[in-house]
Amino acid sequence: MSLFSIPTRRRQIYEGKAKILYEGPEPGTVVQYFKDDATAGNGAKKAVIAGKGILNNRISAHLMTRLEGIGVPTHFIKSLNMREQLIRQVEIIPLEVVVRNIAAGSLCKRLGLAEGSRLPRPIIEFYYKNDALGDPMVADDHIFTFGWADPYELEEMVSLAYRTNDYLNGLFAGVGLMLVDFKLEFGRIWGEQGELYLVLADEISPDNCRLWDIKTKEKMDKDRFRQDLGGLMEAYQEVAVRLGIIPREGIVQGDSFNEKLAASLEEIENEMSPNRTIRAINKTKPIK
Ligand code: AIR
Ligand code: ASP
Repeated sequence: MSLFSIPTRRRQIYEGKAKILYEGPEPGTVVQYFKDDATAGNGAKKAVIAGKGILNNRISAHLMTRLEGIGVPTHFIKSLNMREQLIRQVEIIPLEVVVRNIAAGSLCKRLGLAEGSRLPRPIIEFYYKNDALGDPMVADDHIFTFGWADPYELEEMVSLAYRTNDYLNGLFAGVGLMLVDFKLEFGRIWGEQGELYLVLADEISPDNCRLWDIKTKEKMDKDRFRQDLGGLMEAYQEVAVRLGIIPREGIVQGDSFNEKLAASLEEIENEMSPNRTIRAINKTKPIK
């Protein structure tokens, strides 16, 4: 055997705008790799922001583990290294489920609302995941007619989205951040008896949440990139520091990036994941 044998390359399953998925070590598992790429306007605007993937990997691992702790099932199993996490293999439902607490972004544009006004109650919207079409907003009828999800699944996604919103609102408020809105994706897992489970998938990070500082209203999320405000890494890092998952000194200082410190951060593991029984989706007649 050669001393210089090349490590066996993992098979790539999929490459998205911000992440790559590789075949996992065991059947039913996948390795999710977080890139440093940032895009906006469905890929129209692009940049590489050194270290972003590391922060998103860590923030998503932490938030999914906390959600699992209150009974919201997720795809997250454990962090593998600073850019990769082990997740359950799911079949992604081609919908973006957006929850809004405060008017911002496309809601303001569409309805002429002032950014920053609190909505009388949270709003849930669905978008069809399709970059070529610009992720168009869709209604329940489109979802059922085109078979993207059935009424049982939709009801479960809505219920999980509300629970996630309530929990994350409290979690972020506790560290001085306002959860303005966020986007979730869900995946299907089939059990041994053919029963269906829905779990939170993709990622939950400042790439897909709007987070504002409660006192200053400063934007601490991807709008810094979308609106050319600068300071994206400083903002993401501040979110991670406040959540208590990276040390105060941080991993980026100006343009330099402390790879050694990032590599030494302790692992995040979802203790629930290996032995939990996730709830099969409700097969009683949905309310709608
Ligand atoms: N989002 C939607 N598509 C991709 C992402 N990341 C997220 C945004 C924002 C929320 O969904 O990050 O938190 C609503 O986005 P918008 O553009 O519809 O206002
Ligand atoms: N639609 C996403 C965003 O604006 C990503 C992208 O457009 O490339 O955040």
